[in-house]
Amino acid sequence: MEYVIKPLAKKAVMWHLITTAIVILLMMVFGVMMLLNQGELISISPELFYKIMTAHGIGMIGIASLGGLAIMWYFLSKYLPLNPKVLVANFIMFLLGVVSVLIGIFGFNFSDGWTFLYPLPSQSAQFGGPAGALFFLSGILLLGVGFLVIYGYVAYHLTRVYGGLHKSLGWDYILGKKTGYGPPPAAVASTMVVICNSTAILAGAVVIIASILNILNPAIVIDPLLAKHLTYAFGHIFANCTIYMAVIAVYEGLSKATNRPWKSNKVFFIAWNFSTIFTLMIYTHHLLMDFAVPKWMLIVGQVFSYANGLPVMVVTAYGALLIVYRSGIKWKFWSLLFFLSMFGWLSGAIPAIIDATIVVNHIMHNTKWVPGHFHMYMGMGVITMIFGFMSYFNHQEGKVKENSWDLFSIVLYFTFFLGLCGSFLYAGRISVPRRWAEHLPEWVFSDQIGAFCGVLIICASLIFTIRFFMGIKSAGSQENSDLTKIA
Ligand code: HEM
Ligand SMILES: [Cu+2]
Repeated sequence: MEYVIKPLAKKAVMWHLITTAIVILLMMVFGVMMLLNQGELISISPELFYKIMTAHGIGMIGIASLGGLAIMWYFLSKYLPLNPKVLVANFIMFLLGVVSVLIGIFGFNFSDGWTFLYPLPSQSAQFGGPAGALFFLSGILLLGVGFLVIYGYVAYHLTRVYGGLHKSLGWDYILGKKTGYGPPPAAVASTMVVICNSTAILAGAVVIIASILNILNPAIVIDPLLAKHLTYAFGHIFANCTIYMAVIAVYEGLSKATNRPWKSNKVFFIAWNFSTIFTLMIYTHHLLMDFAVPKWMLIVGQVFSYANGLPVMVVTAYGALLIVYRSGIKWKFWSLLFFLSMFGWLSGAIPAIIDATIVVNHIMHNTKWVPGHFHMYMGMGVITMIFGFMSYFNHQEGKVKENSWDLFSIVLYFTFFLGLCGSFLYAGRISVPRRWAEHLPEWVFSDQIGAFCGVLIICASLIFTIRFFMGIKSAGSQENSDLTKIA
């Protein structure tokens, strides 16, 4: 059974997308500012650099999550009777959280990085005053609680409709109790995200609350290694899940573009089950340099990092090729972006796998190699899916006119995103440390190349965004949208 997506849901998704588009652009400008400073083309104080770095990191991860959530909600509304007021409530929480984070960073000089690794927040609170860390940490907490409410609500509906989360992950099909096709890919992916991200947010909430207590009363201390475990369980999984929400747009969008259904079979379910487990257990690859962590944990982190995204990535990339093959597809802006996002995701995984190898990690970990790989699958994977979805959304709910800017902007975006990531990976190869405001003379060339690429990425993103804004119709007042027609 399919439901009609409610007018309020369309409006709320639209607000999510508008916010997402604006924040992505702004954060990209921050990214370029960092590179210009590292490349010695402008000069900003180290204090400001680290504030911008903190804002860029949390801003990009937060907004990729918000955009991913909009995708997840939009498509899931076809299969579950979701009340859009819950989405609106999360949106309000998100905005409040963002305001608090911004006050913390730019009002009270919080600049410890988006990963707020204990005891940094309490140390900076000691010489800069506690307000910055307190605003920042409570902002993140607020954001997390908003997402947690959403996931709880979605879990409730998945359970009601499919009989349990194990069923929406297809266990009946894996165990052979049922044959044929099971719950739609949108439901499968959402189940995975609900499980992983709820765990992540709970871990994050514990360490954030502990950090806040520690700032308020320094007599309350946390074991730093435990804090690091909890922090990376949160940060790694939360960042990772952005892609598992956004990929729903690839399933639904390519299926629409080719007029072929994308169904869940046994292999699809097995892949998603493996990725669920792996995503939960591999955050220890962030602790490979911590000698006090038991060796077996590090080995688990290493071995399963290899395997982490692979199952889902392979079934999705293979599925994307299959669904497009001989379908007579007429490429549109959004279907092309969905298709290319698979390539971006895959290509980002390769340097990630290299970095997750313990021996390599000891050399590469704190170099720009790391931002190199995650900019690849975030920028050319998740963000591409989100940009694609903005256009898809207009195609369904607003209007889209195709013209030659489409292909031009896509080529521009991918060429220079590859360039940006290439400049990061190259910097990693010549041992440029990450997170340094000032660079040695022999490093600045790679920063300048990166800044140049960044400016052109912004141009491409600006074209995407302007075209998205031009195509928005007051969503919700529409009578002719596809989803309404289903009814
Ligand atoms: C025009 C595009 C972009 C540019 C120019 C850019 C630039 C940068 C730079 C220069 C850094 C700091 C590197 C260092 O450690 O020295 C950075 C870090 C980071 N970027 Fe980007 N970026 C861009 C897009 C993105 C996107 C699309 C995402 C994710 C959706 C993202 C997420 C991050 C994160 C999470 C960090 C880590 C911050 C930290 O180390 O605390 N960036 N970026
Ligand atoms: Cu990780």
